[in-house]
Amino acid sequence: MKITVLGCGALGQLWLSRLYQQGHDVQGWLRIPQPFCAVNVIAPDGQAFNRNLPTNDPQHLTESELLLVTLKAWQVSSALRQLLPLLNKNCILLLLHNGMGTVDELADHRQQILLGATTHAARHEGNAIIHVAMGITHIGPVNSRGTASSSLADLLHEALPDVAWHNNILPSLWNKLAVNCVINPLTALYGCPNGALLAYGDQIEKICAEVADVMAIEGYQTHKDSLLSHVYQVIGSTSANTSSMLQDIINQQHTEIDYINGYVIRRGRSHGLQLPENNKLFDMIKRKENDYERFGS
Ligand code: KPL
Repeated sequence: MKITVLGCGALGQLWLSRLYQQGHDVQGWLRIPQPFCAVNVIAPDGQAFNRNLPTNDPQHLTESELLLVTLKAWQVSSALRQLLPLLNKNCILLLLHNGMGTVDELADHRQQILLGATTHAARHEGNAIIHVAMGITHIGPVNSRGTASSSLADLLHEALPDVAWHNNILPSLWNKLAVNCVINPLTALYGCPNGALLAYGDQIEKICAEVADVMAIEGYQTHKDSLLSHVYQVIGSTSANTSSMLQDIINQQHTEIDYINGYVIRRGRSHGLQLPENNKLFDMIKRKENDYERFGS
């Protein structure tokens, strides 16, 4: 399959390496074009993939059957605004990022959009990407246009298992959103690995209760206790992780808070729901971002 991967960070490089090894015709797409993308990934079993892969060939982009978007949520709409007119109408877009709300920001498009959430863990270490732990990627369509089907999940599964297809992806995305609403801001504020959040049970319960209220009013079958047990299961299975939001704060980068707690707050507000706990976390993370964006420290 002809594929362009937009964003060559940890997740982008992971997919590029696996799709290339599977024989797909892949290129990376960088916002600041460079002659090639140096893909350097260490697999969980220690095997290294180290190769320069092609980038930013407009012809390859136009002929791509899949555009895999691995940017941060806040980068997606502005990057896609420039690329959408160059894609052919049969190209499938697959957005893999934390949080929700990016699709609402996209201008008119002819392509089919799939959303996904992944539990693969990968992080930068020097010039390499360490694929810390295998995981599962859930994907599915958000509009009925196009022909993408579970066969795409099968193809991706061959490259980087596991991949699961969902005709309705939204419940999975909301469950992941609940996890991110808890783990990401709390670890960023307390400066701790995911596992240390076990000490903040009261706060975790309040956040889950608010997310469950919004989910219920949006028509999803859920209960605070099932979200809670899912959140605790992820805290346990990722206990040594530095969350992506804590990494962003440490590196003084823009976080995905607008698409995580911010998205839940906006959905809640549209139904007249106030979410004090999520609002508090949102404001605290924004204050941190503003401090370093304003003072550069
Ligand atoms: O998605 C994550 C993130 O860090 O963004 C979790 C699941 C919280 C794992 O760290």
